[in-house]
Amino acid sequence: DGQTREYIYRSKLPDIEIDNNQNLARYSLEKVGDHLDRPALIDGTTGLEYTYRETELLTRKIAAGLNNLGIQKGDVLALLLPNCCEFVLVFLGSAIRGSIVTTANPFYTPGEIAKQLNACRTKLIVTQASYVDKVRDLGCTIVTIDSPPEGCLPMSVLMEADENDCPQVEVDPDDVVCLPYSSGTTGLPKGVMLTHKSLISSVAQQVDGENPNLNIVADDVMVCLLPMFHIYSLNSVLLCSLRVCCTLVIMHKYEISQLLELIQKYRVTVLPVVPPIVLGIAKSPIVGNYDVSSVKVVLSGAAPLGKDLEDAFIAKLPGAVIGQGYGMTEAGPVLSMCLAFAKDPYPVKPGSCGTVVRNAEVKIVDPETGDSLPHGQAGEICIRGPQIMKGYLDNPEATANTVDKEGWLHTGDIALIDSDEEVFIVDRVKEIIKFKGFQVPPAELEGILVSHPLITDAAVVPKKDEGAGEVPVAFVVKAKDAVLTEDDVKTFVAKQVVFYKKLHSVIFVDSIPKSPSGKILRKDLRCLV
Ligand code: AYL
Repeated sequence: DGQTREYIYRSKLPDIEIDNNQNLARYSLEKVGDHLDRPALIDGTTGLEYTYRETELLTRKIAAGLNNLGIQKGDVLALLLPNCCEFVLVFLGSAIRGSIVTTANPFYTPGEIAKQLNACRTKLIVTQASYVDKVRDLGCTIVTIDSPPEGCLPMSVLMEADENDCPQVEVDPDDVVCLPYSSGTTGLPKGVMLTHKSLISSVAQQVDGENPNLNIVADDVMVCLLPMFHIYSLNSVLLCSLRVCCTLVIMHKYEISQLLELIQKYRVTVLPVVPPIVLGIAKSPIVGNYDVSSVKVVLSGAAPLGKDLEDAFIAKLPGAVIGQGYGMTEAGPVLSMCLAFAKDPYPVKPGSCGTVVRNAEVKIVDPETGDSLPHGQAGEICIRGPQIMKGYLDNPEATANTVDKEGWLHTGDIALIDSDEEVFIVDRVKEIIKFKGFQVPPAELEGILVSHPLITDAAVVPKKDEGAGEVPVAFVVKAKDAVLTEDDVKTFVAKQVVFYKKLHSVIFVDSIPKSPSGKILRKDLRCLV
């Protein structure tokens, strides 16, 4: 009858009941009653610890403190922090208050920060003294976790508030709780509205149920070396560890010998990483000097991990199982997770990004015809479920281009699913460049380039790189008779962006190839670098 069959893929694990109609903070700390004296958060540098009892109380104090500072339900506050205990406490305190946390990289330039914080009408910033000068002009209340510079408030206004001062806040499951920024499949960074329901669902899909996909338990010790301002760490590390009441050892910044020391000292069992860290450990000559035998699970995500690297890594940590998670900020973020991490594990293949999480549906869509494809055929991977974003902030058009009318989120990644239900990412059709797992949005760099008076047109594309995965490379059209060197262009961009968005090289050309509608033909450029 001309009707094509829909091929929809599901987890091998049965769906579970998810109580996603509650506050994210309540869900995350639901089980603390049985673990009150267990360390929840340990600062890896200072050794300072917060038990689950202290953590739970502090989140309520912070909710009250935010309320005292005039933060209302639905207001946005920004966390501009390196990894630290306060990040976790304020994130949850804000959820209790019913407000929204936007996260940004503290290494961002003032310009990058201003764009994001103004766009989402940030009221309050929690940061550290050394970053205050970047945000003074934004008209926000500023709280610092260390000694406050003039005009800023000390962290005690939050941590020492009376927990009874917070009004009872009813949250709707579709209220936004977290607003990370992502450029998605095209264009500039946009606010990704993640709700209480999305994040509860995503965490539950990973660690809840009789046979959790990611089997972590209260006795586990997880190390948090990935930046909490990125949704990978915020969700799969921070929220998942709180949900199961295990101990989170926090690193302010990643450094391999400190990581190895912490693994040995705290008997770390779960190690969430990105591929460049896997590479660093695989190549490191010092791993053998430490007892790393406690590590059971190594979760890699945010960028592709090849088989050779996996093998080289496991030679250094023979007691561990390594596998991947595949995520995208807009997807809540986890789409698929390695089933070797399940309580009753399944065999998995190297290079696989796992199997779609439970309580969700995936399909592989032929980009030409829009038809869904059977096992073994590659196409755009799309996901549907309670965990995906509500949409982009103030941008219904971009939302409609990403989440279709039937609720499918289109990722811009090309994947196939094999007959064992394992997902393999084989290509990317969206613009985004990934430097060590960090997003580098070409449109942002192109905007900066064409703002230069001697540049008339520009396009930025990824180039493969062993250490970083990909690096950004620019094609630049100079104005007539302009004198402009590669270094001039690189410096001009470098002053305006965080380190990982810096141009690796510049290629001068006469024109940028474009489609009749004016879209940059990135494919034609990618093969030139
Ligand atoms: P964003 N393999 C290949 N590419 C990947 C993978 C992977 N395992 N994971 C993410 N990507 C790429 O929004 C892919 O192109 O979120 C995807 O669309 O910064 C893009 O990165 C999304 O980049 C986890 C595990 C979260 C991973 C994540 C990734 C979040 C990255 C939670 O448990």
